[in-house]
Amino acid sequence: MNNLLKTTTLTIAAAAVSMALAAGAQAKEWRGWNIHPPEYPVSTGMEEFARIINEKSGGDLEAKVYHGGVLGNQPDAIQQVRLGGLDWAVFNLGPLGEVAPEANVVSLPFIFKNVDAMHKVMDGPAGQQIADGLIKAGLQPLGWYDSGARSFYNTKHPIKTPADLKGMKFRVMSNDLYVQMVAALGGNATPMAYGEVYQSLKTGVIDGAENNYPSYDSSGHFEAAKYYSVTQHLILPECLCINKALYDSLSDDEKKIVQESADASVTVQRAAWAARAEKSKEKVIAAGIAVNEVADKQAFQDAMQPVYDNFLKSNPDLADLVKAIQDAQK
Ligand code: BDP
Repeated sequence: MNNLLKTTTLTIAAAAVSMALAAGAQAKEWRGWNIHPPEYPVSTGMEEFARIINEKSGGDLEAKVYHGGVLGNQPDAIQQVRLGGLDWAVFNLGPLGEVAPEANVVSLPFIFKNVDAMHKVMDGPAGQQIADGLIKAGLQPLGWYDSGARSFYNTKHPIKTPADLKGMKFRVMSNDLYVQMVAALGGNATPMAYGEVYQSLKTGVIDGAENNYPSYDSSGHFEAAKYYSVTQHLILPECLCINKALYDSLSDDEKKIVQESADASVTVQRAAWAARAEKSKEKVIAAGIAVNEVADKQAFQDAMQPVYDNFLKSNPDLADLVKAIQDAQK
């Protein structure tokens, strides 16, 4: 979509929301998109958000979660929440990088040293700059959820060095940076919807994918790809966000309720995440998965230089943000 068309569409969507509100449709249910099954930590956080909003507003605000990706795949849902076809969601910052360049900096492999460093950065000025980028794209961020660290898994053999990816085809999320990341490691990557990965692993359309333990577990991918190698190449926060026009249409009191509900849900989600990450790891190991730690992570990090170079060449205005994130972890 060109920029003019995008702006026009967003303006029309905003007008539609205002008209609906003027018509007294305040208590209209906010439809929330979620890709995960109901018992997943993201789902727990979203349910909590919906519950508190309803409680605090005395039923005037009503948010509902649609779990399991029934409202469509993630790239489509992102467009829907931007345009107001859906009201809110939890999106991974990976696919969000496609609509907000600022959000893409967290998809530079190994940019965060660990999850604590990611929290520190996201709660500081860099996180604010990323939030501003999402706002420009029509999404109002309300909080950052956890999704741990992503590692490679495959059907063939353990990955210990980048050379072990050679000749294998990996599914990645919808973001060109991940195609470049896998290519820089010597493998092939193909972007694919999350819901298609299980079948594609089973039928050999792909040899592997990459994700955190809870998703490797809940998606059943561990049943199809038995080698999990702890590369931890991406630590991606997730965004609890709401359509910006809808957010802007709220009164100050309502905005306060929405933000307080989001804050409370972040605390619940992060705790649920920590517990589930441990549980899923134990579960897949008990199921006979060959988990290998990667002794020489530096070799993987060194291979990422062309990905960084290419990114900074195409986004020179984001060089300061990348540097600020790196410096904040020193
Ligand atoms: C999970 C994320 C989810 C992504 C999925 C994927 O929570 O948002 O859709 O990975 O790999 O960890 O597509």
